[in-house]
Amino acid sequence: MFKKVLIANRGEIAVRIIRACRELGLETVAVFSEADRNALHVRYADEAYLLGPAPSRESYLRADKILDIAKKSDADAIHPGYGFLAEREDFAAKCAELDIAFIGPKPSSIAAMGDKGKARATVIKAGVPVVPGTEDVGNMTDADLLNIAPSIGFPLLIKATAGGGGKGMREVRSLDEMPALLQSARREAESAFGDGNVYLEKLVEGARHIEFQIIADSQGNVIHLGERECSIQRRHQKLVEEAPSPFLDDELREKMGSVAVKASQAVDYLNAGTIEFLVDKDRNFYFLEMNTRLQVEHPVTEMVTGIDIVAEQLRIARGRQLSYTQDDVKFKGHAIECRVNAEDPFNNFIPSTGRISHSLIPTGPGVRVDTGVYPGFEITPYYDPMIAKLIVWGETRAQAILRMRRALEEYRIVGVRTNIPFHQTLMDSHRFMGGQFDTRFVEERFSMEGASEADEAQTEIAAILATLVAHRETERSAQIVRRNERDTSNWKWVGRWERMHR
Ligand code: MV4
Repeated sequence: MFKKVLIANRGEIAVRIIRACRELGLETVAVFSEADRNALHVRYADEAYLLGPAPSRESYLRADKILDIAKKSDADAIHPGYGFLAEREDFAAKCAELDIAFIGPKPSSIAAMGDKGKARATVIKAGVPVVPGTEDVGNMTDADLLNIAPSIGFPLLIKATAGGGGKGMREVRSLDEMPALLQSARREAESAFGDGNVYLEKLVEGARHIEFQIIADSQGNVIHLGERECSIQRRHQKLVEEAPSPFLDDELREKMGSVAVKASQAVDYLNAGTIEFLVDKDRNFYFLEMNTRLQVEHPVTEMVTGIDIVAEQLRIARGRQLSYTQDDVKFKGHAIECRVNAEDPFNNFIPSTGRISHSLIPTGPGVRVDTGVYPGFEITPYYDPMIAKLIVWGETRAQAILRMRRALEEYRIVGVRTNIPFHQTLMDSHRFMGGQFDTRFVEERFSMEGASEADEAQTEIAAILATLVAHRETERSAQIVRRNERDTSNWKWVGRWERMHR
């Protein structure tokens, strides 16, 4: 049984994991890059060690250094969070070799689901519905794929075997355009993953993206914690997630949940994972892929089930049985998460960097904020632009939306631009309110037009801050004494300034 956990991550998720460890009485070890010396996860951990320069490949992706630090600090477990090393089969295997508990699935499950073609073949055998497409495993030539394409039918999608997240994906409308698209898909996949292998699927148009949270223990118990609706995204980056999905009823939830459990069992899954589905207009659902890690959006599931998913992960990795049976899992109310990104929604969502000078974080009933930043912290361009997750809970979806609006209004971040105005516009949109959206909604039907770049409250706080800054500068200049000058003149100025502002 491990006692000390190294968190191989940064930002809000590292903080989230440290909190769970602390509640369970586990010691924590943080790792950080040169850009993250002052980061929150470094302050929250019991110990912290420098990895290297800011770029990920020289810091958070350095498996060798992280394992060294684990050994030196006597950490007997590693939580990888999401991204970075979380879905690297070789890293999970290395941990096992060094007798360090990897808080996640077995290397074999990561591998089985990491190859999307292999994953399809595996779940098909388990009776899980997939989108019609190629079913062979292994490298298929262009000739093979061009031969099979007409039987799948157009439009279809070329997808990268090593992919996920839309990289190397191409829409094909006819056989004539397919050779060129195969070539460019392979080229993109080769440069992104070092693997140009691709497979084909029929294109499902106007689908929703709905995923199921599952947890599995080493005694063979597997349960699902319901779904998350993740269709509000832009360029394959999720922006809002909610639970439950406004599109599912109890019957479909139960059906999809049991299929998600079956898909997990097909790869002998352990710990927390997510099964992604596409759900079409007629409520047909298809397995897309499995994410073999804790996800960004796990809090919405925690809010509607009352289950601490990270605590369960730690328990499972310690060999304990799940704290819940499927029948114990009850859903209550509605939760919504807005990802707060340092990017400018009025300028094509370009990343915004700089020091956060001030912030006001919303609190109150039903509001949770998971963040890794604070005033004084500098947002650099090296990592993901997500700086916080704002999660709200309400008795109903309508109440959750009203609460989200209230919380977004309270939220103030000064120093970088954020996508908070995007979220405010979204919460006001009739289609979002009515639950009428699919994965194309943000890119094709949503506009920021009509949203004012700075509302009155923002202008007011800006004015207050400007006054404060001006005051500080006056104070500072009052302290500067020029050479060969007596200091009385400065004091005179301060006195005059103070009288003026009384
Ligand atoms: C699809 C699809 C439609 N039909 N597959 C995008 C990323 C990768 N995880 C799978 N993706 C899709 N696969 C078939 N056969 C549409 C998407 C898709 C999508 C899926 C989930 C969330 C957002 C999306 C945005 C565009 C396309």
